[in-house]
Amino acid sequence: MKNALLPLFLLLILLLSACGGGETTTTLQVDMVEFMFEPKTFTVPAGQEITLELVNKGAIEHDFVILKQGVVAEGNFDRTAHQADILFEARLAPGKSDTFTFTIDAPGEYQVICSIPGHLAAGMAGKLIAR
Ligand SMILES: [Cu+2]
Repeated sequence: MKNALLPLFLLLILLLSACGGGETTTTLQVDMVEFMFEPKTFTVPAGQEITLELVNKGAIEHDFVILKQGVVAEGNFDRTAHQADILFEARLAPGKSDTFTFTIDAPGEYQVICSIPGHLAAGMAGKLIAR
């Protein structure tokens, strides 16, 4: 009876890990549009260089800003007042694409936002998980 439950248990683990925010990857492909990131949850290994392939598919300028661990931005993000809260940023004009690299040293969860005024309030946010 104990052995009969094992495959079921393994299947459960597989299902749970499948919805934990995606596979851990060192290359992120992210599209930006009005007003969201696609995808919006990213899982990366901590302490490794991450390649970010960013595409602005929108009609206006957007940026991909990773805030420091524990910082939670809501509503209108004031860049000038919160410059020290920014861990990484990459900005693209509409229709442009580029490749960037960054490294997250500490495991944990980080908020990702577009810091252009009004965009976070419109829902342009995501979550980065470093493991
Ligand atoms: Cu934006």
